[in-house]
Amino acid sequence: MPKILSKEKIEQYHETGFISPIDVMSEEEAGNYKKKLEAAERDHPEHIHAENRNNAHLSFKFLDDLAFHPIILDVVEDLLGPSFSLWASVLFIKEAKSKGFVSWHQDATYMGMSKNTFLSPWIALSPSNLDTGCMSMIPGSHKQHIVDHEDTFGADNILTRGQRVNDVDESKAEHLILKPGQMSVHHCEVIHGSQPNLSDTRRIGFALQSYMQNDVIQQIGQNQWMHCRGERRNTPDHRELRRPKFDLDPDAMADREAASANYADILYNGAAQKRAY
Ligand SMILES: O=C(O)CCC(=O)C(=O)O
Repeated sequence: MPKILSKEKIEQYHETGFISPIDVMSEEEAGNYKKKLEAAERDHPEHIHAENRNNAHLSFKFLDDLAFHPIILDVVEDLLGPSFSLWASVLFIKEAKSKGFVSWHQDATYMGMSKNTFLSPWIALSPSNLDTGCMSMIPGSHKQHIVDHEDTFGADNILTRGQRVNDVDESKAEHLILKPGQMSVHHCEVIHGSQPNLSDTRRIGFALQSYMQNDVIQQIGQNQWMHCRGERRNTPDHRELRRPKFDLDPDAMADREAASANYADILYNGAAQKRAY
């Protein structure tokens, strides 16, 4: 029996490769998370800035709380089953009136996992719409599995390599309009992207990238995960990432450093260039 999602929503996820919108919290609660994020950016800029937004859930308790939010985990459980862990997180922030965009891509392309069955919730902490540069998805594109990507390293492209799937039929795109406190969930092989933020406000999304079942194994780099629910992984030699007990908890910070270095090694494996994020 699913905990949150209806049978129709679960079928929709398998059919289209995503579900949106899903209510996680009130706009007011999301506003409180946004305030905490902006306080962290102001007070600890060395730990959270434009080129250091990966795995911040290992540094800041409020982001750990989001990664373990019961509604988010219940939705993940409805789609993946009872046992899963979290690989990494990325804060996707587009400043007001900025050129940053995300080219059409499939998340799993450079993650080097043994199975592409995993998924990512993306939680809006500010309005995400056509003006602010919301995510757009090509329904059903996950069914073709991984297609060719061209690494562009485009200056305004927010993705590590600026990787891009060419010849996407954009007329098929569905735009995921989210209010603060809502989330979308997408499959690791669905083709998606987003446009620049044309508005006067920041667009802030927190992507939990990705929750994975225990039989998904890292093939490049080290196996590193944070246990979330159900049975613990028994992947040989894997490192279990520790949750922060408070902001800047040194144990979790050490794990963040290792996890982010590993993450960069994996995502840039074989790339012609390496950027600072
Ligand atoms: O935040 C965005 O605009 C894109 C995020 C994305 O590509 C992802 O979460 O996989």
